[in-house]
Amino acid sequence: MKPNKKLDIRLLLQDLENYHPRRKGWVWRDDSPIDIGPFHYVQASPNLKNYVPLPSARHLNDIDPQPDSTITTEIASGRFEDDIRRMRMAAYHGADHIMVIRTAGQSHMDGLLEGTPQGIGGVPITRKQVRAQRKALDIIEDEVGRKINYHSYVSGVAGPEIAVMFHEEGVNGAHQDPQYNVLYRNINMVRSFVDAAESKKIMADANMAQIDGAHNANATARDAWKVMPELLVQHGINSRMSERIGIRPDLICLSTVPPAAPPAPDIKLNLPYAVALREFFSAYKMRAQMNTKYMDSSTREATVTHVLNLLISRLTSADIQSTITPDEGRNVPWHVYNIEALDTAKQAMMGMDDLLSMLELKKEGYLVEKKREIQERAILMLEEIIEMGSYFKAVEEGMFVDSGLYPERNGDGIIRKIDGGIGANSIIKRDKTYLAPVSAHYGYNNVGQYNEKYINHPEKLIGGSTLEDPSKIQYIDELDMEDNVNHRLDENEKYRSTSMLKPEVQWLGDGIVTVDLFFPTDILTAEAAALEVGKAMNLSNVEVIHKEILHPSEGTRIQFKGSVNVDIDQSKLILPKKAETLPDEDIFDYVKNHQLKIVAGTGGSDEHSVGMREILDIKHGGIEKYGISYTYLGTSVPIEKFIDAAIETDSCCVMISLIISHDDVHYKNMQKLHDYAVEKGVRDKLILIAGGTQVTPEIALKYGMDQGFSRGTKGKDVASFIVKKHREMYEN
Ligand code: Z98
Repeated sequence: MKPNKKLDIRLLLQDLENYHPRRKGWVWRDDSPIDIGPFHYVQASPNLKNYVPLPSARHLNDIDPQPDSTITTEIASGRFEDDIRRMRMAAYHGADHIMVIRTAGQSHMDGLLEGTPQGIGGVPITRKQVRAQRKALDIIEDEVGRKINYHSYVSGVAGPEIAVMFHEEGVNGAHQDPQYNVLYRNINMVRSFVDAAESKKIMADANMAQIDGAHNANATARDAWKVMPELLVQHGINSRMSERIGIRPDLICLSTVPPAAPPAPDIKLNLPYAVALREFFSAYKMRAQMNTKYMDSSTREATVTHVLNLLISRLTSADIQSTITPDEGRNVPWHVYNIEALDTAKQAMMGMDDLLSMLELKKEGYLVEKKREIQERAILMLEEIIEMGSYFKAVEEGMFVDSGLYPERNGDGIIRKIDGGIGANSIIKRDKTYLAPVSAHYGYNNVGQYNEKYINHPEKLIGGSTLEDPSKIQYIDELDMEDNVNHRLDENEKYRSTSMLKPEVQWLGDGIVTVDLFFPTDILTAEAAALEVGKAMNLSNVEVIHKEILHPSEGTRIQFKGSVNVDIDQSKLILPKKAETLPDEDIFDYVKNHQLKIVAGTGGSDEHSVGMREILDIKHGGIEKYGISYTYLGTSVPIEKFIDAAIETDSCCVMISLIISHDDVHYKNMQKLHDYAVEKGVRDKLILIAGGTQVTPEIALKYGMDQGFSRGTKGKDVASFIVKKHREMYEN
């Protein structure tokens, strides 16, 4: 793939039935100090081959340092074909862990679906989607030069089937935690743990990374910070079970969520918790998530919460850094915010590079005492569970997600019964003669009855299962002849194969735009007024997605979305030609070796000198910065004087500023400058440049100049042009 070519979704879907992943298993980033541009980074990983740097990196030759942690983004538009484009954008911004979160609760699936129906309220996970997305990520990996981990969920009563499918299709990581099913999806607890054993065994075989579900207590609890002890208990139960079943400790990831969010005293609550957790679970990896419970629809607020969480990641450790977006709070899956959140993580992590070489966490006082208190409460809770007889008993007693800070109990925990919930009483003891000729299978399997040799490799009885022999996978392309990707692609084909363009928020060609405005009134009035503005702008489906009081009566900020029904024909757009500027180093070198001098001033009877001064002076990056020396002739300079002064000072260039344009005086003065240079016999030795709000490059060239510069010009643009032109005149 070339960066200037779009991914062709139809091509990607071709021959999908024969595509198999080229690798399996999770890959961590290389973690190595690195010199990039003028800086040395310590907690870093290698540069990407193709990338989009942070906006301000343009002042630093577009360097794009990458942190040592894996960076996650959750992609959730509901159309997998659109998500593929989003994955590519995310990878360019530094994501190497792509989680496909489904808006249709995946845990409610009670079987494995094939095909790609869009469904209601989101997409279920299907083999076709997984395969297409893994195939796309294989291409994107090569493009950015870094391995990308693809991730989804192994949950619900179809968990083991989904785990097998993920293994077959090269999914690299998954959430797997039986406690999640029990507490939040009311799946029978015995069933859930039996399924988890099978699922974890399969995940271990594929070397998939596992993320647990303790953090959901955080999002559910009445006061999130009160479940801190319980979070440690939940992490303990799932990670220990996983390790016993065979998942490598370095692939067991604790989903750590700081249990509070602003305006709570963030670091005071969250740092002791993070330290307590990491001390207890040092053998495992940490996946630092954000607290979404208190997240609202403000993008600014979500970003600050994210940065405070990133500080904790740098002060403790994070192997996987999550990038939750305000979309969670506003229910508009706008990919722009995924990208912003990725940039936030990258910027903050590299900004806080090597923080702990300069400061250290205190070994006494509040931090340590609080940490110890959290750990003690967790141990007490675990002891009580053991005393009760089992985890199942503890759940029956409502021990989890209680709003009291353990050992305080408020009696409002989630209660599930051992014989209740989905899939209750569905566990059957395996028969003595039970045999499953498959690999990565948990528990009793009477292989020996057929062949003693294959006790450790039951799959060999049939010459390999689908995990060893992908040709045995039954691939079903589509379930629904109407509701599928081919139809969706047909519907918006014109935005792929013609020059038509339409704005997009959720899906290609949806025409959705977001509008940000302010009304000098109260919130209720502002919201109603915004809907009217939407209508007046000819938008349909107008919906307010964010409102913020700036003052109860003086003003309200509103953001709304709506769809615009207009196709823009790209082929009819007239694009401004922008000259490429030279790298700073080139300009510096050239000017140093050639001692460039220029004369400058405002011409004729023009007194507007501010624009010209900005281009000249060093303060805002004017040409002086590069060592070009100038003679400033002042304002209202007679045209002849520019040329005479250039000859006198042995300058190579004249810069004339012409703001006044009535009676086309600016055209006339440009022509006059050119003609006088010809008359004095120096035109071929002088670079003539005109600047001004009404001076376009086309006009300047037409009236005898070498170049014209208009609004928005920076010193670098002019310096770059002078160097290029000088090189052309004197060195070719
Ligand atoms: C995250 N977006 O963790 P449905 N299993 C576990 C989970 O945490 C989840 C699921 C399964 C957040 C939280 N978590 C979302 C342990 C979901 C799948 O809704 O049942 O499909 O959830 O990044």
